[in-house]
Amino acid sequence: MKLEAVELIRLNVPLKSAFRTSEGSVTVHEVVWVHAITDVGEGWAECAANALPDYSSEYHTGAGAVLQEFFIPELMKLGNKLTAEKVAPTLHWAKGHRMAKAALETAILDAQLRAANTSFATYLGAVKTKVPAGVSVGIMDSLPELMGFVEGYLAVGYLRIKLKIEPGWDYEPVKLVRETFGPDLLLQVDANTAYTRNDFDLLKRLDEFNLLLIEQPIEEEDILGHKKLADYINTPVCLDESIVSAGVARDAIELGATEIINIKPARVGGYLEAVKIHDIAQASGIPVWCGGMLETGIGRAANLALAALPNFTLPGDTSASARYFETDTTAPFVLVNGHIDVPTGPGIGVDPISEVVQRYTVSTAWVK
Ligand code: SMG
Ligand code: MG
Repeated sequence: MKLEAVELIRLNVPLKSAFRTSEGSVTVHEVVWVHAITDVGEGWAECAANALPDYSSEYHTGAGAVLQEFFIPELMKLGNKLTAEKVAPTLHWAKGHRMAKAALETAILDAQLRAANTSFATYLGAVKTKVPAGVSVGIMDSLPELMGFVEGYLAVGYLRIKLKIEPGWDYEPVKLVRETFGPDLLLQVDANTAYTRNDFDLLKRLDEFNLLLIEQPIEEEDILGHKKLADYINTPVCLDESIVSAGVARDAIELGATEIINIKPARVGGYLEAVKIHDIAQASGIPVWCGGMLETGIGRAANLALAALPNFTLPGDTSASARYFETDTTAPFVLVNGHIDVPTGPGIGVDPISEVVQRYTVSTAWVK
C-alpha cells in the first residue's frame, strides 16, 4: 500500500468529571488523531499523548510535530512498498516518541485491515468476543466523594476498581473501600510513580488489604527499586510507565521487578510491540491487562481487541464510553454484565461520527 496523505486532527473532548492522578488533573481529554489516507482506503488512530508531558515525556503538540516533520514523510518515501508491519522498523532510527509512532502504525494498520476485511481482533490473535471491564478512579477531594464514585461504578457493573493513590491519599481511602465493599471486591491501586525507595514501609501497610496489585509505585527508570519493593511487600508489583518495549519487559520480568504487566500499546510503540510483550509475559507466567489513556472510541476499539488475547487474564482499564464522555466520538462502547464487546468489523471496527468530531475539533493539519 501507499501512504498518500495524513490528516492530523486536534480534539478537545470534555470529560464528565475531572480525572486526577498523582501527576495532575484533567477535565478535557486533549488529543491528536491520525487519519491516514492510503491507496487502499483510510485508517484512524488516536494518539495517547497527554496535553502535558506528565505521564511520559510525550505530549500532544510534540507528537503532532514529530509526525509531521519526520515520521509521515519517512513512510511516504516507501512509496507503494508500505505495510503496517514496516512502520516500526522504518522509524526505529528515531529515539523515543513511541506514542506518536504507535498512532501512525495503528492508523496504517487500520487502513490495511479494512482493505483486507479483517478485524484487529482477528489480526492480533484474540480468543474472546467480550472482555471484563475495570474502572480507574481518580484522587478525590474527600472520602465521601470517592465512595460516591466507587459505589456508582459498582452499581453499573464494573468488575474491578483501581484507586489512584499518592502520598497522603493511600492507606485511608484503600481501607475505607476495602471495608465498605468487602473482601471479594477486586481492588488495585496505581501511584503513577508518586513514591520513592524511602516509602517502602508505608507501601507495605497496604498488604493488609489483599490488593490485586500495586501499579508503578516509584519512578519509571528505577526498575531495580521495583524489584526491591517486590521482595519487601506481599502485594504484587505491576509496572506501567517503566515498560516501554518488549526488551524492557523481558528484563523486568527476569529481574523480578514486575509480577504483572499493564500493557498500553501506545506506551510501547504500537500493537505489534504490545503483542510481543503479551507473548513474552505469557511464556514467563506473568499475567497482563490492558491499560487506558482516557481514549475516545477510536482508541478504545483497538485496545478492546488487544485485551481479548489469551494472557489478558485481569480486567483492564477499558471502561465503557459513559465512564468518560457525555458523547463519544464513535458509537458508544457499553457495559453489559461487566463486559464490553470486542469490535468485529474490519480494522478497528468503528467509525468516527463526523458531526461529533467536528464539534470537538480544535484544528487540523494535512501532510501530503
Ligand atoms: O483510560 O480509564 C482510563 C484511564 C486509566 O488510570 C488510567 N490511566 O497510569 O494507568 C495510568 C493512567 C494514566 C492516565 S493519564 C491521562
Ligand atoms: Mg498506570
